[in-house]
Amino acid sequence: MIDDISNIVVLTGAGVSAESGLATFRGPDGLWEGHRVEDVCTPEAFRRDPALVHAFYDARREKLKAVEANAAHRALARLDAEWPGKLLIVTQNVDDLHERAGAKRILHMHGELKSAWCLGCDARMKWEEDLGSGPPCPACGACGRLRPDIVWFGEMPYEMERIDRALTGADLFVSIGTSGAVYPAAGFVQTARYAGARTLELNLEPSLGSYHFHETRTGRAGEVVPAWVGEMLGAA
Ligand code: BJW
Ligand code: ZN
Repeated sequence: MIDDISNIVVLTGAGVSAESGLATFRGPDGLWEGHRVEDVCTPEAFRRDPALVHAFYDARREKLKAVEANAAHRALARLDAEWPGKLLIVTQNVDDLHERAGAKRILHMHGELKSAWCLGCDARMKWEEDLGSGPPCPACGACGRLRPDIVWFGEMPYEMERIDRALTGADLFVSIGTSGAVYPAAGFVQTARYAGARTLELNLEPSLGSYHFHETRTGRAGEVVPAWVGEMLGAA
């Protein structure tokens, strides 16, 4: 099977960063304990209570400084460095742990914690500090117009055309550490499979859309991802 594979698309979710100490969204220690993520990660919630939403993202940006990439991120970075065919790692995660592990062929479809977006002048810029204090936009000078550069519910994820091209050209689609609860990412397996790709899920437990995959392997990302990457590179 591996001999026929050249183009790979990998989709990652919060489960890939769980062993680094970043909470997942829908687990027992979910990020918004007492709230459904769908009720707070929206543009409406930001308009209603920007201080609350800024506090949530400011705390997560701060937490990011204290964590490190884990064995799953490192294995995917190794795949990126050594896989001779095409590869695209599409992550739903807004952390930068794939990059810190060394991955280059990476796309953040739900935005990035370390990026800000000015609602005044539409500029996007690297951002490491808090946004809750309403700092001025470095591009236009307006105060209080910067928001986290994060894709909330009801907003269009980034680079969907590029993702769609990669999915329809893939020989292998691998979904890692995602519950399959959020679209359009949850539908990628069907797009890839319909276009002829082999499909593999690596997750702690079978996801909601597990039955769409040719194969599901369960286990911690820090164990199952390095094992799978070893198989792929052993055969490359
Ligand atoms: C481990 C592990 C370990 C743990 N090892 N594994 C009705 C039907 C269908 C769709 C819709 C609908 N109503 C509305 C929609 C659309 C909506 C949607 O999907 N809603 C659902 C709730 C139904 N989607 C949108 O609005 C999206 N935009 C959109 O659709 O635009 C229109 C469009 C049309 C056509 C084409 C394209 C677009 C935008 C979605 C934005 C999502 N934003 C968030 C928050 C922002 C980021 C942030 O703050 O960090 O993104 S929500 C949150 O969920 C976050 C995540 O990226 C996303 C996915 O979560 P993920 O990564 O799967 O995490 P979990 O916690 O759910 O799962 C973790 C998994 O890991 C679990 O399975 C664990 O078992 C596992 N695990 N430890 C391995 N150690
Ligand atoms: Zn601006």
